[in-house]
Amino acid sequence: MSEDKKKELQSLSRRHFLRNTGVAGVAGAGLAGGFGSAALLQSQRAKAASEGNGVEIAPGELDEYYGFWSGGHSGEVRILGVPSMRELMRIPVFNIDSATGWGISNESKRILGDSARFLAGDAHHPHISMTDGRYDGKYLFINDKANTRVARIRLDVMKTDKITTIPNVQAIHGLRLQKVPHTKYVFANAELPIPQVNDGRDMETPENYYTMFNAIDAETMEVAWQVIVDGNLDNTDADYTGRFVASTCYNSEKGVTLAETMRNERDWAVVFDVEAIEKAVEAGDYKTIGDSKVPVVDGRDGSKLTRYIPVPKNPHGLNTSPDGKYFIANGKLSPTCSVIAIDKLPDVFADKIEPRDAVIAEPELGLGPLHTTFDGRGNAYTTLFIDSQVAKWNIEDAIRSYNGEEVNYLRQKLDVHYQPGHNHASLTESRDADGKWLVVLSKFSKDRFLPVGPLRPENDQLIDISGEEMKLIHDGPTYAEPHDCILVRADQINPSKLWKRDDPFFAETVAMAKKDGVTLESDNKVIRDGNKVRVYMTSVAPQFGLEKFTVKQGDEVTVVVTNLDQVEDLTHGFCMVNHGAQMEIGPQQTASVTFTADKPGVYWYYCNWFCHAMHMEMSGRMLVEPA
Ligand code: RUQ
Ligand code: CUA
Ligand code: CA
Repeated sequence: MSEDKKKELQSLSRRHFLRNTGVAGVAGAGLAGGFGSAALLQSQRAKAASEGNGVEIAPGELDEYYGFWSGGHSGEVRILGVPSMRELMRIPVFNIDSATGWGISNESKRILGDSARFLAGDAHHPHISMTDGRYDGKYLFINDKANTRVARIRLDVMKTDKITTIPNVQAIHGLRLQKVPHTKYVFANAELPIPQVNDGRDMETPENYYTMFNAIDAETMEVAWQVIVDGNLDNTDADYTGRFVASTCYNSEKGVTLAETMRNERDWAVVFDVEAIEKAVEAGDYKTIGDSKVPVVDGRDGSKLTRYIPVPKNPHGLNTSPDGKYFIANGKLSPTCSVIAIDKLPDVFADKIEPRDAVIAEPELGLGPLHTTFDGRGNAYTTLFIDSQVAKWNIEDAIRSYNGEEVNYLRQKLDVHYQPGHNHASLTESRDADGKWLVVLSKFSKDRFLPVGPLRPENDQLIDISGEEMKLIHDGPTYAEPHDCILVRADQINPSKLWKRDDPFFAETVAMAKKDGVTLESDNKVIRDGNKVRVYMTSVAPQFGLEKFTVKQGDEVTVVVTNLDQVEDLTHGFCMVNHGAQMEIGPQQTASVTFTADKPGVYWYYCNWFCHAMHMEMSGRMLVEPA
């Protein structure tokens, strides 16, 4: 047997094994099926590997795109440069972060609010605010499925600045933004139906449970309204008219077990008429639930506010094409995607046509379609979880095929490694979709990297889609879980280099200093207020403004540090040894941390962000007098 043949056979049996593990991963038995033309795929893979696309980002060169990655159940957001796939920064959101003091500093705790007591989160869907269907670089929004929250990140300072817990529902999953005229609303799907009111009554009557679709005001981050739906809600996207938003529902059965949720051949995509909902709320046509003041409208089947479009089967991703023409629902347990014509939706709402008549194509793509993304040239790219592939297909050809013409809409299938969830093409959620890069977030890396114990990294793969053929360029091992990402042109983001002294991020701390008669930019002072002690100090590399301060055992101590350095990239840290207190203080930032001085003695504090040749010496002492 030739070497080549041997390799091919080995590779085939490996893929066979992987395919079967993928099937087990999705829903147990009953899903095994089509093997596809593996030999053909192999040759495609070999070809992709042998041809480079000539792109190289040399050391010191900057990337063309920012990528914002959700960190899944690690709760954070990560910033990558694309195409180099270098990790540039992490933004803690729903997690606790030792380096920056997120969840530890007073400023971050204020932003975390009531939910500061949670140490965990599950960040899924990062999306950038838009004006007229284009990224405006102002905010990034992201959901927390674990604790039913929505967070906002300011893209000037790259910090989380608001977190809202959504009332009356459980598990915010799908999240997308209004695209036009601008991002007034953040749309958020609550996935899991619950009893209403959820206070211990009626727990075993799932047929009475419901969940809601939520609109959050993007500026105030308050919930504007909620819409009761049938079934449940998975993913969502908005259109380019500002009127419609669609969400997939995989549980039309209202099942509470896996088997029950797979019973129906079709579930649906529910379409929301945002303008009609706004009118209903304005007219006072709503109720409220429990203590919450949020207007709740009824969007269950038969309501004027929604329409339910039947699509097969346990659909998952819902993606709007960048030309504004289609919502695409990804079939998951059906090998198809359903193409919904947005220009037919006014007729659906006017009852001139049946909801199902808005489906104008249902191409068969392969096993386990999860998410679709677009190149702005009429092609769609759908991840096939079970097949471990991305299918490239042409939307207009799929429509022609649905209408009976003999035309092949499939352009290419590319192997990815392995079991992809989301994929995302550059600028795909905006009018500017430019069809250059495709990131595929593969849930398993299996044999692609050195083994690192039972827990393996996942695999972010970068694919060049600028030509006719998709070409795999890069494997990027990532820590759990790179759930989803968004790629935006570097010039669409405008990050600050220094903090502004009047930044709202630490305005409350500045106000506290003012009350204490302290000028943060110059004073180093200890203020006693009963058993509360506030210690104000400056930092200029390599020195804190105070070399020591004295408190009494049992005091609640708040240390406020103002970094006076005006130099870009000169961040200090503050760490109080043996007190669990540490934080970042960026150039021109004020940050504070509060702890109890519960043991008498000498405790050193030191700077923990490397700032100077004498960084090790940047320290001081807290003297705690015995009570
Ligand atoms: S959903 S793997 Cu949380 Cu983004 Cu589709
Ligand atoms: Cu200041 Cu290190
Ligand atoms: Ca179902």
